[in-house]
Amino acid sequence: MRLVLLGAPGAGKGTQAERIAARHGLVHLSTGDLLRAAVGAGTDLGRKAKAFMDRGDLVPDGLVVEMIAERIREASDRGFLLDGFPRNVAQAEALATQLGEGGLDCVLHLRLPDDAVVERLLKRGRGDDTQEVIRDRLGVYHRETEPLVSWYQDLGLLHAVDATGSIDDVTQRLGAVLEACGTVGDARS
Ligand code: B4P
Repeated sequence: MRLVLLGAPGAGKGTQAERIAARHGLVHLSTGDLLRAAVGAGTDLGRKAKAFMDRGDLVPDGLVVEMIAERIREASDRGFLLDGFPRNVAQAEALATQLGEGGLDCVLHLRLPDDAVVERLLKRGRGDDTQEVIRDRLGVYHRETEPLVSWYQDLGLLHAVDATGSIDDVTQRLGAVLEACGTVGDARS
């Protein structure tokens, strides 16, 4: 299976991605985790990315695409779950170019109202989870990432999933949607 998990910051992408990847034996590729690791290790990429992340802006497309492309290639045979990528149309185009037609089985869109996003992120309290940065990240999400909902809808790949309620509730809803995606993936391979 080749999946994309789409949703606002704090919608639960990382949380659910870990569960889905473990259950289906997929490689979990989180651009947020990879970027934070690069910042932590003080690599050239990390130094370039840090200021963008601290402000809640997207890291420039060229850096992110270069970082993820090789990992997607390596994970292609086993199947993968992309968490936090693509985050705008330019990244979606880069992904489509890399994978070619029929490259994705399913795009899962975790839907959560903005006030619930703010509540969850303030509770999490990561470095970029302050009121001001959260507001900026939500603005970036609505402006840059949300257009991907209709982009993937037009391709017939989008499945909306209600992300309110408990972590287990959301996992259960995702599981139901994934059964349909799994069938497609098996038929193709
Ligand atoms: P990400 O790491 O992708 O982080 P996120 O969107 O904030 O979080 P996520 O949706 O994964 O939420 P989580 O499960 O943790 O991005 C961070 C930054 O990296 C971006 O701002 C950007 O600068 C940069 N970046 C990443 N990818 C990029 C790209 N492709 N291009 C450019 N820049 C990029 O859940 C949040 C909290 O809610 C957790 O504490 C969790 O425990 C809790 N939670 C989850 N589900 C819950 C539930 N059902 N009920 C209650 N709490 C819940």
